[in-house]
Amino acid sequence: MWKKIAGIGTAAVLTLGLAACGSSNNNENASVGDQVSYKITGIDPGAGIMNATDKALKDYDLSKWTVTSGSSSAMTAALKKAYDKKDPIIITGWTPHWMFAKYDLKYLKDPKGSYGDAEEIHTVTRKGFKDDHPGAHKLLSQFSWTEDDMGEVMLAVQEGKKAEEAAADFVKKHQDLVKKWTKGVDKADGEKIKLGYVAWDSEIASTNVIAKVLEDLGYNVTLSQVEAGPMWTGIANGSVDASLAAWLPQTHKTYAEKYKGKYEDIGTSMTGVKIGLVVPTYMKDVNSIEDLKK
Ligand code: PBE
Repeated sequence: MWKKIAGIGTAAVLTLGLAACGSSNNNENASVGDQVSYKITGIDPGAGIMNATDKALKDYDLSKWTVTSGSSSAMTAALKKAYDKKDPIIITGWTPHWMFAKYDLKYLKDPKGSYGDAEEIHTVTRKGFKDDHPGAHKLLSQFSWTEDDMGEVMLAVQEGKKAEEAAADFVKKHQDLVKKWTKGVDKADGEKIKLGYVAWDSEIASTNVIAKVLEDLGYNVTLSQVEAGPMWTGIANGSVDASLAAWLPQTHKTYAEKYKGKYEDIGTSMTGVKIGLVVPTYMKDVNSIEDLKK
């Protein structure tokens, strides 16, 4: 932000920067830690990415750093605020996410592999779901789509559409996909299905799309928005039928291990997904998590 102010002395600019940014130091010569007050902007505490970030801080020996917790929407609001002013910020980020379409962002390299590698989004159900709802089970197990597909729904929601509407638009436009997902699936007669999800932008998109497809088949669908922990607990104790929000093998490893044998993993809806630390590309000197030590 201060780069744009022409003809003003460095000292004056620094003072302005400090005044405008509270405790954070906007001096580009300061270490990245000083610039962001050794803070990484996180999301909801139960998210796997929060766990992974705690691990990263240990793996990279970043004892001065902390991760703030909040929500996905608070994180994207903080990102927008910083981005508009070209202020430094480090967030916990993931792909697919609309933020990569809206802003110029980059993942920090993770040579120690704290954030895992080939990550996928899985569909999980409670035990017994297949016997109780064979049609819905078949549909859920046949559900898979691409980052671009999901991006369409996510962007529409981000631009102000209601999630149900964005999902309905998608379903209308992509009947080819819907045909694939519903192949061999019989119509239902008001059978009740409860889908659990967390308010992550990616999962708001997938859950609403599948809810719409289920409803069009004649199911009576309830969406239950919860935190990640309760979502997994719900699947394990049978109070939730299914979830499209299981990120494996790394992101939700703790939950998957805790509830081993108490849920069914019935399909992969997307491969090549990713989690990590993300910064705006204007933070030129920060390219690897290792650079946070400097
Ligand atoms: N996420 C989005 C979730 C999974 C989906 C990466 C924020 C998590 O960290 O658990």
